Amino acid sequence: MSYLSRRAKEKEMRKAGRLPDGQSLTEKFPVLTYGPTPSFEPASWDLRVFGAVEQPRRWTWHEFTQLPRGELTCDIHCVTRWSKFDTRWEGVFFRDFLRELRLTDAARYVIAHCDYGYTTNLPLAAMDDDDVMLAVKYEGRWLHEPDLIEHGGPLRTLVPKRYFWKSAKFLRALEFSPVDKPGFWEQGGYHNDGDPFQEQRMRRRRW
Ligand SMILES: Nc1nc2c(c(=O)[nH]1)N[C@H]1C(S)=C(S)[C@@H](COP(=O)(O)O)O[C@H]1N2
Ligand SMILES: [Mo]
Repeated sequence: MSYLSRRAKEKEMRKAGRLPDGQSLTEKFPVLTYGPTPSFEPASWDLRVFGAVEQPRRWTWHEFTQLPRGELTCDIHCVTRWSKFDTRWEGVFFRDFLRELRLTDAARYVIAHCDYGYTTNLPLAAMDDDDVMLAVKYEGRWLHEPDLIEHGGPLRTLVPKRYFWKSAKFLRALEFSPVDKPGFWEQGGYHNDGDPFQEQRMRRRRW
């Protein structure tokens, strides 16, 4: 895409209210991972759910792929100031996934746990939204394919209303917690909520 058409598209998105302040449009798909990309072993991979649930649960890869999936087209906004529009994903909608579980009344926060220890946190109320997904495919192809795996294969969360660091790649467990547990970047000084349209980038300092 030429410079001029990128700028034209950017202007159009700004006018449409889809480009948050401080962001610019990219046609590329930058990879941002702290640390290495884990390898995917379908035979030993699992997704666990624990914490404020009646019963901890575990899905093998085969079992997870049997869950009903849907499609979602959304915009993504990275705190490093790029936004990408109309990205197309396929996966299990979080609201459908919640129906597989029995949460206890104590569940208030969802902590995503990833391979190699990356974590990120959101209120259950933010995750319980119609555009939140556990994604397994991007633009029609499995995230665990070799050229896509860096984007979170085989499974990542997608939370389009928050900066992209809240979309956990290489997801291995979801913890339902009565208390908030700031994740990797949140402990590192990023904002706890991360709404791109309010430019909630860094935690405000108190001094
Ligand atoms: N497991 C894991 N998930 C992660 C990260 C990470 O380092 N590890 N980085 C986050 C950040 S800061 C961003 S911007 C997005 C980047 O996703 P992408 O590499 O598909 O663009 O993933 C988020 N999820
Ligand atoms: Mo990021």
